[in-house]
Amino acid sequence: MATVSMGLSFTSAAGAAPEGVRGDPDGLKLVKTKTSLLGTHYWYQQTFKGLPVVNGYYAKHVAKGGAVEVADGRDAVPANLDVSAATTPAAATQTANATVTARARRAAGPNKSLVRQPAATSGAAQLAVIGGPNARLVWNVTSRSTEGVSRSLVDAKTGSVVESKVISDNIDGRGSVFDPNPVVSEQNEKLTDQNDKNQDALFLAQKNVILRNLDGSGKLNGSFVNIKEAKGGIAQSKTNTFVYQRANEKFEQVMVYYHINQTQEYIQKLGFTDVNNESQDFSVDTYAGDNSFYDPSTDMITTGEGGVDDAEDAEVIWHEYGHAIQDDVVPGFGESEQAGAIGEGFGDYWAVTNSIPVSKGFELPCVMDWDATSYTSDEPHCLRRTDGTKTTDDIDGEVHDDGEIWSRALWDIHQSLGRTKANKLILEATFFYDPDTSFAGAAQDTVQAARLLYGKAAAQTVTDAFKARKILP
Ligand SMILES: [Ca+2]
Ligand SMILES: [Ca+2]
Ligand SMILES: [Ca+2]
Ligand SMILES: [Ca+2]
Ligand SMILES: [Zn+2]
Repeated sequence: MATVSMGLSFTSAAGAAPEGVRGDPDGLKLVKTKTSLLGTHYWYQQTFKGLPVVNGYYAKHVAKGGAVEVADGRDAVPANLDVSAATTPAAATQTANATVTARARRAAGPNKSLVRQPAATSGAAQLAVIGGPNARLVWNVTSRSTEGVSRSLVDAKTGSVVESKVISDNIDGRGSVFDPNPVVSEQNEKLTDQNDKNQDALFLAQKNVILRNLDGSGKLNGSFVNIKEAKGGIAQSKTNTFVYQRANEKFEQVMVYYHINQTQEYIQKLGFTDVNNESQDFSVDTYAGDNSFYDPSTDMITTGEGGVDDAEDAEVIWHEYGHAIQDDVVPGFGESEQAGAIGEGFGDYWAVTNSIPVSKGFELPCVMDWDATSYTSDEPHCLRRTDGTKTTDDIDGEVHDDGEIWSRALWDIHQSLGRTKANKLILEATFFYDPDTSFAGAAQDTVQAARLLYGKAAAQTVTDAFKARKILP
């Protein structure tokens, strides 16, 4: 693939369209024209009988003065190569995906369940030709997996994989967020929404962060989060830079991406590789009311924009993710009133425990401190708390109210055993819940998980926490 200086006078070609220029070889398709300080650069795709030749290129650099330099990266293709496929694009896609999955699994090592079946981009299998000594007809298949985007070449005659490689890795981007929310980070209960207005105090509450595990598509789409729908359109950046102020609806999308990626990374750090380990779909700012919700029928979390935009408070995002966690681990979870209350209590607890590393001890048991400023007048502003005094004597049949009984028990376990042990045993216990469990049933599962993970003393501590709520006798 030598660069050949031709030194011919192509002055007529320099200004005019170069396609099919005199002296150019046949079978070239102009794909890009670039202009630099010193000239114009014409990039061609090598083709054979109309099909692209993989990696076959031809470039012509035309200097301002008219001098032409050619870079010829074409590969030889036998003139008699048959270009009719004997295998289907669907079969090639399947083979390519199996290869990509196997490789991603090996790369993941012991965390094999981390690897989802990569989904080929629809219509991604394209016929192409490989030149050179192993010239042949192939299907060129693009797949996505935890490794990023892969390109596989599958022999279109025999169906075997000729080559498969990652062409873009999962990458980091940059963003700006509240963490977990402005009330907590600024320790200021006087902040107000003012109808989503940009304010100096709120700008100061923004923090620059790295957005990890993006898939490189230029959207907020990655291993653990997928912004699927959003009011005002999906945020996009060719440089993966997502910096907005809170009045811009895209700010909430960054909040969702960052905080969900964080919490899933935390779950995996605890050792769990199968707790909603997937790219969770979100619909951001698409509900006008002051509510957010998880829809198990579509596995989608929707965040509302009533009052403070819900996704401006990470504790709302984490609460909803709590529902997604339980629905993922226990199919159909929440069939009974008490299971529903456990869902709400766990969501509140999950919000609180995720806030701890960034809260500097400020009002830790207060749930949704920022969102609550638009509907509470008492300070601190809290939608609910995890340190209430309710017991089963106070059950009123409303899942959020009764959830405070459950979240207090989890909070006590957290206080006694510490964050890591508490979260490990609480997540572990969830795997044993029945979809229609009772407080007592789920409490027994939690005691059991404590005993098996940490022994008798820990099990007693957990038992005491549930006894104090009159959940266990
Ligand atoms: Ca906003
Ligand atoms: Ca899910
Ligand atoms: Ca709200
Ligand atoms: Ca809080
Ligand atoms: Zn909820």
